[in-house]
Amino acid sequence: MNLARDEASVDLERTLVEYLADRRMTRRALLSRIAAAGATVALAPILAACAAATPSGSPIRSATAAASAADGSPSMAASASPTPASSPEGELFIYNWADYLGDDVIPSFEKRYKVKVTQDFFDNYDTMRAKIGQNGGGYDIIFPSSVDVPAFVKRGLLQPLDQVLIPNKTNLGTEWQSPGYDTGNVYSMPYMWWTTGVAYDSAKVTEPLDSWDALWMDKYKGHIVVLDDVREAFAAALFRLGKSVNTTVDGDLDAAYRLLAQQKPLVRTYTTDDIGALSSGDAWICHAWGSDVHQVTDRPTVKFFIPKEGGVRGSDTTTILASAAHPIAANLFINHLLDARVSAANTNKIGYMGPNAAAIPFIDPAILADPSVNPKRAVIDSLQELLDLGPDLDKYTTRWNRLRAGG
Ligand code: N2P
Repeated sequence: MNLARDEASVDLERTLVEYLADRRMTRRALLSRIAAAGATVALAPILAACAAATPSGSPIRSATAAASAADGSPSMAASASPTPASSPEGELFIYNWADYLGDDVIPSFEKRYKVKVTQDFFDNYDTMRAKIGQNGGGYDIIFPSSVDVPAFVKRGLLQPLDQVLIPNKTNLGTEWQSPGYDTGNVYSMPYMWWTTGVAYDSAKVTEPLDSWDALWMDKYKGHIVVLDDVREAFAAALFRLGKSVNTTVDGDLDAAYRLLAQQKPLVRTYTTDDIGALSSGDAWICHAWGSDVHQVTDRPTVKFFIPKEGGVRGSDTTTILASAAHPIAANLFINHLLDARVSAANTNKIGYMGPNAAAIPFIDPAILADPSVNPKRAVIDSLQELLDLGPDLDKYTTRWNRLRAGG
């Protein structure tokens, strides 16, 4: 960790907050304060963008209006009559998975920026997509999977991030600085990444397990829990069949459907609360996100493995809805998530590895060494990612709905 850079970024952040609070501070004054904070090297691309996009001496236009998303133009673009930003709005509404944010992340943000944060939870991406609909459901920040970002952008659901308010972007590891799903991180910042496999309670299941077959073992009828997630459930079946988890071939999907129908009588429940199912003892064998097992602290006999047939990997992002009523607070919250210490504390609590290279020195070494949470590069490379299937997703959902409805 470069402590000098860390302090510089704290200074810089303070400068930005002052800038937001001070309608009279000009671009020139802001840039000279940033230079004094010693952050010019790390911020060179952002400063260059500011210099190119704003008339000399005029205040930088900030993320004050959702309107900027409607025409797809970045929030730093020149504006004929720029609206100086005021201080962060007093509220922020975020919509996230449960158990996916460390305890102190929101309180520390509220204290620092005097913003009241309300967090609601979705239990799978379908619920989230339905709730935000076309008007955002009243939320500012949502946490979509990275593969959903391009489709959300295309639908006009997201607004460009205000890069000036997110200087902690420089903390991202190189591979996350400009990912393929969102070149330049224009609409999204990487949040956490994950693997999906099988967890089991070794106090109840004593034979060695290493395959997706574990979720189909008759002898554990009533003790098997499957993720209530159409893509993940089909992926488990498709791995058993040796097919791609992104297949759109009807024959493959029919075969996967038959496997899932065969599994259904064994299933105690379909849920995305794998933490709850394992903690309560309900699940002896559980389709699970590897990092969630880290939060099953009251049952140390619970283990996780990535099956020999392969597992799923993916990453989630933070994005700001086009309709967000609190865009400044939203950008600052995303910046807060990318702070090295905040990000590390977040990982230390929820067990998910993030994309934050500067956070690594502050992450619990036991997490860094845990192959369920932080598998080796070769393992990660062997995993399959669930890709956006566009309209072909219907092929999965119609079969899933039929399965869940009982037919
Ligand atoms: C958090 C679940 C996150 C799932 N409990 C991976 N997107």
